Amino acid sequence: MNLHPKVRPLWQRVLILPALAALLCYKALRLPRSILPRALRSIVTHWDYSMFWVLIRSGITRAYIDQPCEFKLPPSHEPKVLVEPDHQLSTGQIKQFCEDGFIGPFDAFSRTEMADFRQELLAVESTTSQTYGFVTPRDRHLEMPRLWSYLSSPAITDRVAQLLGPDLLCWRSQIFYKGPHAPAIQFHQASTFMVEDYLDPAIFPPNRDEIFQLTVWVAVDDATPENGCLQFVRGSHERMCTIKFGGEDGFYNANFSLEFDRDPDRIATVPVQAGQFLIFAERCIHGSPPNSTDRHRLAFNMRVIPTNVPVYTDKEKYRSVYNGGKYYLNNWGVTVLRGEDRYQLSRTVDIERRHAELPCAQPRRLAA
Ligand SMILES: O=C(O)CCC(=O)C(=O)O
Ligand SMILES: [Fe+2]
Repeated sequence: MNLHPKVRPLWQRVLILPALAALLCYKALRLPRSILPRALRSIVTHWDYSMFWVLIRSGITRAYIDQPCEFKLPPSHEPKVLVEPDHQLSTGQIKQFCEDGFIGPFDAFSRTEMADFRQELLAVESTTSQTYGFVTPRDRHLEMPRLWSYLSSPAITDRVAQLLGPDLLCWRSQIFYKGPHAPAIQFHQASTFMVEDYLDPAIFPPNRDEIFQLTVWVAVDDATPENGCLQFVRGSHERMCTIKFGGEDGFYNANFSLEFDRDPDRIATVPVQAGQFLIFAERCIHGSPPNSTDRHRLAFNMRVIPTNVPVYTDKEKYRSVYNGGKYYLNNWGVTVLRGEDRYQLSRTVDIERRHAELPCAQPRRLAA
């Protein structure tokens, strides 16, 4: 079954509806899953009842494209770890983060460092990934010591640890090159990243109603409203929204619009200077407007989880609806970003060793 979100012709919907109803019954009756083909087994296992219901009730015109969840405000806004004074978040800042779903910008790197790094990032962006074997902006930290040294710098990890806890893993990174006059990245949100292939979640948090994953987004160029800095819908991390197939909006290759209240008063436009970073919950609705300038806007991000969250578990590959291509996971692994991985729940890459094994490895450290 092709799960790509799109408006389907009526005849297809008429055929798919009873199949969905049958799968829903199969799930409700707890019939054996092992006899199902792989794709159907994933759907029965990972789709919530509400995911089936929205599709069926709407005649396959609306859907949840990621696992639904609701964020419960935590009882305390105390930081989860103690860090050096320069990186400390106040309880007021943490409360604001819990209410808004994003926080920053914070200073991390100098303008000169970012200007110098820009060339390296741009050069790598168009080369074949050593992890996946094709050109992709994903997970270049596994082959770029300098990218990893930025991502793992205490200016970033100390801030994230106060929100997520002391022991942290990076499970994914991405370079975001927004070319001159590039279109908007539409408002979107993700919970467990089932949105990637609609079959299996990427991450398996013990409790989906907590914040179990944060995104760190670092600006290499100044990001402004004109060249497409990030925008957030304040407080929208409280629940996942449904999407409506079709319409004018799109998200990379997919064509749908997220159903949420577009009240302009809730939309925060957040300029970020080169070398600064933001932290946000990926389920906080966010996007970036078109780049209306003649220059690119470069940034990189990473997705961070606590060590009690498994990633991909036994998955061999996934097919990204958004970034194209089949991502074989044999060279992929989580990397320890901070603290210790006591749980060892996912395939892990020893990043120091991986970097040392690179052809023409040049270990590189940030200046203290
Ligand atoms: O850089 C952008 O414009 C989008 C970034 C984004 O969606 C993300 O980091 O999750
Ligand atoms: Fe995003």
